[in-house]
Amino acid sequence: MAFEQPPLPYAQDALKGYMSEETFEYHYGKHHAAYFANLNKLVDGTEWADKTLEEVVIGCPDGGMFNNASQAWNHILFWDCMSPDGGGEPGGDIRKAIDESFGDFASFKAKFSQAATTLFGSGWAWVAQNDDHKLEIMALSNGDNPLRHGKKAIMGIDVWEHAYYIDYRNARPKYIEGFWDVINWDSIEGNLA
Ligand code: MN3
Repeated sequence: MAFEQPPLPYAQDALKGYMSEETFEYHYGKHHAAYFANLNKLVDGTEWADKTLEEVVIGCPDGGMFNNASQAWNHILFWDCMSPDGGGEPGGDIRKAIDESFGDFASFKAKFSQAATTLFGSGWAWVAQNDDHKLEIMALSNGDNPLRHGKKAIMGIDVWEHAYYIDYRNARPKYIEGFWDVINWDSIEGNLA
């Protein structure tokens, strides 16, 4: 049973203005697809071939298998964190969790953007949920993610250059700023424990 890349939750041109169709052609169509293709080669004939993607991410050895499994998983969550109907401030349980963990929404937004902006090299800025249900921001290199650290991943932004170079060139802060205009709070709230 091979791992299959799920379809995007919207059309490739649905976020244009923030993220171009060309970015999706490369980022979803080539980069994300390649993580699945590589993973399927690496798990072939191993005990990991029949696990769920999440089980592989949590338990497999460090190295190529983990890098490709985590990146396969990370991008699924990332696409779901955005929507053509997204943006604005959250309400409901996610707002409550943010306010309890960070004081208020403005502080949270500033801290998350700062973490994503200052992460050196390739990686992801995450919001993770701990066992005590509190949220924390994690800035992790390459494909590393909260699951690997025993936490639940609530939201994440990809800050590898391939995520923004077509649309923003080197201007990572602009790419991060625009993320707040497409952010899908309903989907993110659904990730809470
Ligand atoms: Mn990526």
